[in-house]
Amino acid sequence: MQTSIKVEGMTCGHCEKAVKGALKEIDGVQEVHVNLETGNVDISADEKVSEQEMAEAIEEQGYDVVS
Ligand SMILES: [Cu+2]
Repeated sequence: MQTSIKVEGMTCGHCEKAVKGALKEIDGVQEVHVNLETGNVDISADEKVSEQEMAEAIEEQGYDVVS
């Protein structure tokens, strides 16, 4: 499954690392690509991983999930 989540508040490489790390800790997440300019986070994951679970992992790092 491929999904894209729009995130607000990521400004630098540290933010990118924090979001990537949090998502990759979820069992079933394979690939995470962060675009700092657009705030888009593209994720490849197993079907069992819910969008909600991924959004929560991002929010726990202190960033806002827009969609
Ligand atoms: Cu940062």
